[in-house]
Amino acid sequence: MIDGQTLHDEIRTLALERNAVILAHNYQRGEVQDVADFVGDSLGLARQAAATEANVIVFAGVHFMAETAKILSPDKTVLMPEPRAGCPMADMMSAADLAVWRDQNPGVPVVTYVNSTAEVKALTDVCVTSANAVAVVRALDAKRILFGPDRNLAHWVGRSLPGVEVIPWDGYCPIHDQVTVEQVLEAKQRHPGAEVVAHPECRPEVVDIADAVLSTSQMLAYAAGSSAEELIVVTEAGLLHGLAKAAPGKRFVNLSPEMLCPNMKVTTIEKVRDCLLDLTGAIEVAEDTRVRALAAVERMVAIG
Ligand code: CIZ
Ligand code: SF4
Repeated sequence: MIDGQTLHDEIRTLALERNAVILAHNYQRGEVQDVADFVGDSLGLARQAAATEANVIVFAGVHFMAETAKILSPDKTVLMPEPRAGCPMADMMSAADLAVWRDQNPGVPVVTYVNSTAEVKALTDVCVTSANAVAVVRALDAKRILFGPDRNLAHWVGRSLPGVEVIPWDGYCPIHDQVTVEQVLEAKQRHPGAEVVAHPECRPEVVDIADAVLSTSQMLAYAAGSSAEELIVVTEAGLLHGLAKAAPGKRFVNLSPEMLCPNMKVTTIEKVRDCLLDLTGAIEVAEDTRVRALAAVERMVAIG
């Protein structure tokens, strides 16, 4: 068996030989994050993908994220070490569903979370991430919007912008949506004095009792700046790796062992190595879809 350090070194050598950049999402396995050139949220990684000089982008994340990198960088080879890594939330809204919904609501802007397929983005007026959803919707200056696929993020945006009627699609993240108020209250009892940071993909009643509602990149910045010694983290457990690095003196409590996204964990460090060896797992997006999806992503980047 090859030890971890040897595998890490082999991957870094291969990346150099292939002129490849390795991007890893904040929810990836720790050893995958550690071998990457950049670790971040979907927006930060998409920006890295757009800016890179490398020929090959190895994307350790889930499918919609690699697709977004391809939308922004069509001339690059975008590879997924495990192309079967999908996002159940993204699959809860199909392009056919969205086309019908849009036709039923003529003139109402369609705002779509980046956790969506390229075909859905292509039918979208503007995309958002969890880090910029409120700012982007505020800038739209619309009275009503359609928001999908995440009903919980839709609710958070509506709550943050009382003048806007946010009509939600009924999708959700199975990992964040399962969190209950009881679990959070129990964790607070076990850790008195700890601050609760929750992701806006959690249900409204969970968000209501959090001290801060933040995207993953915002949680990393918040933890580093917070005066609390202990934080209860209500998001996918992969973020704990980055949090420990961002704020080494603090204690982080994982709300529950169930906060693990299987799709985020199917990419192993061995698969990253194999992907660089074989250059397989290329992500493609049809050009007409890509161009329309790009417009929605670019509108987001211009605003947020
Ligand atoms: O946008 C992302 O990367 C996701 C899925 C979560 C977050 O809050 O960063
Ligand atoms: Fe999708 Fe939730 Fe997994 Fe993120 S954590 S990839 S939203 S299922």
